[in-house]
Amino acid sequence: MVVNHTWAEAYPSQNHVQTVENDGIYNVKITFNPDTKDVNCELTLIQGDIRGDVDGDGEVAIADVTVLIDYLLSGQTAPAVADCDQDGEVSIADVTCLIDFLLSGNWPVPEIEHIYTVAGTPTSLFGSEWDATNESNDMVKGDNGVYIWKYEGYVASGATEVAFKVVEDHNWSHSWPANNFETLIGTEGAPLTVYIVTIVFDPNADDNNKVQFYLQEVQNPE
Ligand SMILES: [Ca+2]
Ligand SMILES: [Ca+2]
Repeated sequence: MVVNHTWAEAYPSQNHVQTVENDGIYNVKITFNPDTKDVNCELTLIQGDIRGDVDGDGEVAIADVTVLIDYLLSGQTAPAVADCDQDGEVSIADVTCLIDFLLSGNWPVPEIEHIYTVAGTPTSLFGSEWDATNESNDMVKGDNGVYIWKYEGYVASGATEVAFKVVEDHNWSHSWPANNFETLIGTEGAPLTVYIVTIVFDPNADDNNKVQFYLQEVQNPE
């Protein structure tokens, strides 16, 4: 606190230093008493970045449930930290989520739905070569959480070399198996044959067993 814009008279004699405990947006109120020369600084957390700390007091507690419900009832815009389940909006589901957190000590992990796509070669089988973005090769999720890609009526003669990977979210940053899955359809010198080609992907299996390849011969014109 400087008097008359000159450092000749300033209070307190040592710089006032105050540290905030949590990240967030604060109201800062500095007061000076000219009689006692007392300098005082008050910091009030308006909005922190602690998930679930709806009242902004720096901790997640049952009081935050009450404040969250007040926000929902009043229709006032709640702070972003009130979006406890992190689905982008503040709703009654966040009250449930917040109570779950208070009871269990853990935030529920949101289910992230991925897209799995088969990308490989040859084009006769996959419609494109190593194209992670080919939506027509997106796998279909079954009830058991296992993904399936199927080509019914694949016609081949002799031995056809097949190589592929299963790609997550149309992006090569995650793909299985670690090395290309390589196999042959048919054998050298085999006649024209029709196949059902099935690729199965189990995201919950260990990395070596995530991808399975099944080949079924449906018709042999001989
Ligand atoms: Ca709180
Ligand atoms: Ca929410």
